[in-house]
Amino acid sequence: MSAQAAPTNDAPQATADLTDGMHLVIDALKLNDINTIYAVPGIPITDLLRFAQAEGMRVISFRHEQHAGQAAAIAGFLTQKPGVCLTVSAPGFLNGLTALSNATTNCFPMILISGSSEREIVDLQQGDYEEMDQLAIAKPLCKAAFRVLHAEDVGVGVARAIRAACSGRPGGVYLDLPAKMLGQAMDAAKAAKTLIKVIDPAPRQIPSLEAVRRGLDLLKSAKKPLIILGKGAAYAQADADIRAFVEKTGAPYLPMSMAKGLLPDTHPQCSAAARSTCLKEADVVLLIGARLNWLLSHGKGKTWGERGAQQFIHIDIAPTEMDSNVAIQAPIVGDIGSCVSMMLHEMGANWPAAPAAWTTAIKAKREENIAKMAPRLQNNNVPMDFHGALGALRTIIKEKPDTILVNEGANTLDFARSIIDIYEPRKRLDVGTWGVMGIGMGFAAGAAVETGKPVLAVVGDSAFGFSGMEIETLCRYNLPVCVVVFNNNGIYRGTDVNPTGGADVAPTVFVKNARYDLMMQAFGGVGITATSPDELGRAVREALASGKPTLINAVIDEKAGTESGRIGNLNPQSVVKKKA
Ligand code: OXT
Ligand code: ADP
Ligand code: MG
Repeated sequence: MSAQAAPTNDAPQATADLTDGMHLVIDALKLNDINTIYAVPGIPITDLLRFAQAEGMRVISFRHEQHAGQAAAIAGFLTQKPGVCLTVSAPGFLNGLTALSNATTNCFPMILISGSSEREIVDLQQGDYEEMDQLAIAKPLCKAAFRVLHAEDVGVGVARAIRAACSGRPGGVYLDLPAKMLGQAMDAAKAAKTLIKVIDPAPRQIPSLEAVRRGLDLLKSAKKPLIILGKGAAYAQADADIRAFVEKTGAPYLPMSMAKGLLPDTHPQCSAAARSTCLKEADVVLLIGARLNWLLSHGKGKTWGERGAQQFIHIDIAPTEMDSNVAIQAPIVGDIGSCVSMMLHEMGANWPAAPAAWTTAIKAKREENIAKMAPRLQNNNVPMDFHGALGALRTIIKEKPDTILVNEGANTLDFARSIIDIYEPRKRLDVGTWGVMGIGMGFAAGAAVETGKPVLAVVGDSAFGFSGMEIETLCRYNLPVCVVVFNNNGIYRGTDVNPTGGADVAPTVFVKNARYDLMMQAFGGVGITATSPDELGRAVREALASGKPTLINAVIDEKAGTESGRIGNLNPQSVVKKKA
């Protein structure tokens, strides 16, 4: 489409017969069904955003690029289409990089597009406005990085970015657009012919029959089979086949945190509540879209059974993932949809039930742990502990299972993961592979924009601080997000003291009794403090029913948390004794 009437006085002069780089970017994205841009405006991309909005795209403007980037990243995870984040040059670009890199690490398709300064000046280091060799800096942090120097190449640049983000193992892509190119004029008719509609951006990758049969033979031989579902399985959107496959095996399964809900957590085969028993005792482990990284103790060590006594079947689209940590006896390389449907087919009608001795033992362990936890979830203590507060939220998600739960923090994350059952696929979004704080408001905004579903963001008070200013964004776009800040006065706890007795507080401690709810009121949202699980439950129910942006300051006992939540073991131990 050629340039329309400029929406601002100082926008480039374009006629009906001329177009330019920035319009071609918009046209190329729209041609590929990318209709939302997450961004922070400024030189040289402000008009690009204005024109995008004028051309009917949804432009969600954030307060900081990291959160625009996280919104784009989670849009990619939820939709299988790359989420697009647009930033200004140097500092804006750098702010977007955490999200780009996080997307790549988590295998989410995303494109970070940044305006950049004059190539000639940057390359001679002559000191341009926001000078930086952005392409070079982005390269090691993403799957692919491209620069478009001429308007006639925008179509190719956008097409390559989309294909790189979505195909194979998904990830982040950087697209560098120098300011000069954005204003470059082109004949509109000629320009239209340069655009590319990407055909089949994520081609199916069919596994070999031999690999599938090898995997099934190993699974059939198991006395103690275990399936681990990872967020790759959630991303693949092969929900019905995955469920049918898991049920046909009859094996216990463990969902990794963002795979929760692929089958409802209340499913009789879900064995999250017997996690350590499963990992230690299983003899054959089938990984579906989950890497044997730190979250699975690298497949070895005391979490697992004896080295060599456990055998692995691994389904993944990335062949290089195989044997990354331990030997994989049955690698199945392909896209999860194709792999699982071929496995279902090859299992035939008479697949044997998983051995009863094993499934019965796991069921007993699971029920024991669930029964142990149940009474703690009922408490109405003031101040709240994690179990009481999360018990109230667990009931709400059960009542409203299409709610998307965003979760970050340390204790707030770890307790919520095991307490709040998820019932539908892709309804739990969290800190992922890096355990990164700061995904909260970006993920919440992205999830609300992409799905239109209600979002409940349960975040620690420290975690909230990383993206808290974006509550203004939630209010500005009137997004149906209820943020619950678990306020325990600090990182992990609010009880640390400065051992010197000096005036500074300890590094993990915040202002006591902060009123995060008042921040929300400042932007016209609903802000409430809740001190008991009953109050919290009422406030969240009201927020989800109204759809109004809401922040609930949930007052949690400052003594209730533990150091680093469930991963305190990762802190190095000093040989020097701490001062009392
Ligand atoms: O089987 P066993 O007996 O072992 O028991 C397990 C299950 O079987 C059982 N279970 C159940 N029982 C009963 N019923 C049910 N339904 C049930 N379900 C499970 O419970 C146990 C535990 O189960 P789980 O959780 O599945 O198993 P486990 O062993 O924990 O699993 C291992 C892991 C590794 C898979 C799991 O722990 C995991 O996924 N962990 C992720 C941890 C993580 O990523 N943490 C975030 C990072 S921590 C730290 O880095 C923080 N920082 C630093 C920082 C970061 N991260 N980023 C940036 C940009 N800057 C700095 C900061 C600043 S956290 C943090 C802020 C923290 O403060 P906040 O105020 O925000 O938060 P609070 O702590 O709340 O104050
Ligand atoms: P989790 O953190 O839940 O364990 P990971 O992020 O470690 O999950 O693993 C996800 C894996 O899923 C990655 O290795 C990635 O290559 C793989 N993956 C992503 N999408 C697909 C797909 N469509 N088909 C097959 N594998 C996929
Ligand atoms: Mg805290």
